[in-house]
Amino acid sequence: MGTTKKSIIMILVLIMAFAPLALFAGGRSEAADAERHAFIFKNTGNPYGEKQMEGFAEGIREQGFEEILRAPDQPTAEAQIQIIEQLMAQRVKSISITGNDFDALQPALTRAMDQGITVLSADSAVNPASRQVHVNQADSEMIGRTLIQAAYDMADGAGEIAILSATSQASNQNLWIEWMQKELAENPSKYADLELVRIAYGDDLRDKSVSETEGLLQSFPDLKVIIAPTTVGIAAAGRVITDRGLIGEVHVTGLGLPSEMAEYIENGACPYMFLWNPIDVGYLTAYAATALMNGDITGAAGDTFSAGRLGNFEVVPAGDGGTEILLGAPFKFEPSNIDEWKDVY
Ligand code: RAM
Repeated sequence: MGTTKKSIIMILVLIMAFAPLALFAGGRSEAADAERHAFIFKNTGNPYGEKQMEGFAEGIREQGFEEILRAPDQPTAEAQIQIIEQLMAQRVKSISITGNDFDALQPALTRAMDQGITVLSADSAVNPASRQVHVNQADSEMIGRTLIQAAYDMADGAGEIAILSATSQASNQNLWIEWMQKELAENPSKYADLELVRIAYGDDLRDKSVSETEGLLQSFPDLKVIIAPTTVGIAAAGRVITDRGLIGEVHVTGLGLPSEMAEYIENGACPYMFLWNPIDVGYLTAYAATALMNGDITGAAGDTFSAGRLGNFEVVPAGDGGTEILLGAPFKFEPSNIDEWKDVY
């Protein structure tokens, strides 16, 4: 056999030996793409966000996929846009986002959808054009109205109340505040002696939430109740009221993590508060993301799907003209049950 013939045979043998490997490698990179589902939270350093992402990771892994969990340092739309672009370059299969702005993420998210990526929001909605569906933790109207009723109860029906929110652009907090204002406006005789004096923004940053609380107490020495519809804000207000020896004079209520609020529920700074299970919000989002990706649902009202241990859910019309999946009713935490929950989330 001539040398040329020998080399050709060698080359053929090599090709045959490595072809399956090459195919395997190709197959693997496709499988790896298929496996990655991303979640973007508002910002880092928020234990609520960590719990939500923990639930998302659980739901994604349980289905045999891989999660990517991201959050910018600052709770801004710009910072989230950068992350969306990175995820598009990584060719993830889905992006679930807790929006830092209702409208500003639209160009980035529509580009992601045009690229074939499944896009949904969870916890804090992006506008209907930017998403296929929203995963809502609880009925927004009920949250807003319930928090005003709680403040009325804690103020004994009269006095000054203030709101300590997250960022001024956060769509979940803004929607809850809208319902708080509607509750006040629609029941003028009930709330005639209750005055909403200010809405402050702690940006879901601990230090800023502390200084905004101090600002409220200084500007309004007769303030009776602070409503903080954010887990970061309510914990900061609980801390300030406690440190200043104002327990009983100023109350805080709102939406808080039992693990962070147990101390203030027990010492009376916060007579009671509400929340849902953030782990379940993330877990439900994981199943909604894969149901959309697989085509089991399109995000249209009436679609149904199964979400693992949480059971079956239906897509329903949302108040903003899009559609949503509702986790359930919020839960009330008070001295009698806080002990059971403080180690859970
Ligand atoms: C903060 C965040 C989050 C919100 C909770 C109640 O942790 O702003 O988006 O859902 O509070």
